Amino acid sequence: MKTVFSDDQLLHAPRHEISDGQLKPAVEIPSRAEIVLKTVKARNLGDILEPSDFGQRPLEKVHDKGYLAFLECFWGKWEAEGRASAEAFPFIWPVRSLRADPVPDHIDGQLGRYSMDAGTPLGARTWEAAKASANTALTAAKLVHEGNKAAFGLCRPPGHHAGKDFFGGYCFLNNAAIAAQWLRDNGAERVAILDVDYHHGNGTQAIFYDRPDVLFLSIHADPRQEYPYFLGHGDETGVKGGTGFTKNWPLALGTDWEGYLPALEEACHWLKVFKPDALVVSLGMDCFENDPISGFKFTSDDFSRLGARLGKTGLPTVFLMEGGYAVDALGTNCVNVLEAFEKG
Ligand code: OKP
Ligand code: ZN
Repeated sequence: MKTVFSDDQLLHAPRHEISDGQLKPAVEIPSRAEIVLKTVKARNLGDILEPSDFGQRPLEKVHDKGYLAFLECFWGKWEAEGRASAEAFPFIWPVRSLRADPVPDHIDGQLGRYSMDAGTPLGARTWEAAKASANTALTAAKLVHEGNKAAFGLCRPPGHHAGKDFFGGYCFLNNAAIAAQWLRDNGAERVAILDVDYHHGNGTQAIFYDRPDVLFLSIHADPRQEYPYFLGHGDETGVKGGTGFTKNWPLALGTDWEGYLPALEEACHWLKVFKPDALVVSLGMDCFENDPISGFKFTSDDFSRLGARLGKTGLPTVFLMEGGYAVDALGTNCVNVLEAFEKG
């Protein structure tokens, strides 16, 4: 399987995140991508390609133009304000009874308008890294469009929490949504997204919530107990024409492979019914038992089991990396999925 990756994705290098009432060392860091790349090489998964530049169009098909302009121009404005910090955090949001329109002129207002949490630092080169990550996803999608059975977009920063007009959960551009939309625009009639990251992919779900052409399936920690807390419940199944084309499997903290498998089988059943032309997998490795911020109990071998099961679907598949924060094991767990997928 070919891997796509660009060094530009390392330019987003946050130092801290706001977590548990403290400024803590960031967990979504460049070494995540570096260890996966190293393991892809060590285990000879296949060629490693640089992404092509797809330009602004595929981003605009998913994201709001004002939001994209905000991401691009943010750091210049931040510096012009004379802010000294190496990264920015939002601290006010247009919640119930406040207005999201008009978009404020002031950067602190814009930060809140275009974000969902205070845990996602925005730095000087975040935009470049996020764009490179999206181009990596698009290039992987193109490889599958061109007839490769599967491809791996080594995306970082991740994407599945990012919405049409907001960043959050370490995500800025929704790589999976951008790739799925590109596949739709390039001949695929139906695309399925299976999100196996430990956290619910709220951004991806919201982007396709009213659409029957992109099926969104997500298996994740129950939002009653876990981030992102405000989406990912079992009764969310889509709206309007998209009714029935979103499915969620919220699982209890402590879930292991045995507890996970029934949900995965159900998700695979829906893939079979939907018959997509392509599958996009939002591939988080944070279900791992030693993940520092998560609560499931996958072993490294369970990631091979996951990959083998996905291989059995027989679908052309675009794997896009999402989360996974046990850096030492991240490469092993990720390549376990990809290798087992190929073995079928
Ligand atoms: C991103 B992805 C814990 C803070 C958790 C957000 C987690 C974002 C996960 N104290 N912060 O889905 O892996
Ligand atoms: Zn996650």
